[in-house]
Amino acid sequence: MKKRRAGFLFLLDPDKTDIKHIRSVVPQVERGGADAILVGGSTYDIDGFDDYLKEVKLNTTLPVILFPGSHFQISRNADAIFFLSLLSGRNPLYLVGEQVLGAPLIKKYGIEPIPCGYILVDGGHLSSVIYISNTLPIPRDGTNTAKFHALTAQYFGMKFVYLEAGSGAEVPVPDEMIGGVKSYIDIPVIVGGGLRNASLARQKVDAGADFVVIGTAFEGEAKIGEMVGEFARGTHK
Ligand code: 1GP
Repeated sequence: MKKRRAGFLFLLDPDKTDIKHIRSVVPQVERGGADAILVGGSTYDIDGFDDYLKEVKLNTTLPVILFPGSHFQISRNADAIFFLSLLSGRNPLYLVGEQVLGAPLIKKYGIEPIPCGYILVDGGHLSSVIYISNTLPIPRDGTNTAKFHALTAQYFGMKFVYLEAGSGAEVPVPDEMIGGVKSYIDIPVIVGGGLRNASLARQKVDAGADFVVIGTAFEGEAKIGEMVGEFARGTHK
């Protein structure tokens, strides 16, 4: 990562990409230049989650990191897990409750927890994460609010801050907010939600993102490898 401007994390949502496509999608994502594969989402359908992760691991040498919507999305077949706390909300279930349910499983499976302050920002639509977490996002002009939440994540000892506009967001996290947060804290900033093309991803890196997460833009794409390459070049240079 030291040689690169920013990291590019590819998000696989089991609700959107069927297990039978992993064998074709994941190697293309790796060849295209993604830095890691995240697996997760707001799915209720957790049947087969372990098998899904197994198939991803079989088809890549990249780190496979869980991006869980709940403690049901923990698998022994992953390398690591974003140990998220939804700091922008005031719902204790997603601040600490799900984490207590998940912690013993993470220990038992020996996967690496990556503590991460998860901060929801208004992405212009009712995202799954807003609906499921039953929390309000930070308004788009709430840069100071975002900064103070991010600093709180740092003071809690978290390793990353994730500014999330929600999957399929109409508008991504504003540049001003990314820049404000980045210059206010000392831990890396991940930005995701609504980055539908490579130039938008690059713009967020220019604004201060250390990592970008992209999922929806690749769904159903036949030439996914080429498209991933475009995003990787925009993010890494
Ligand atoms: C969602 O930030 C991620 O949690 C990715 O969002 O699907 O809009 O790329 P997209």
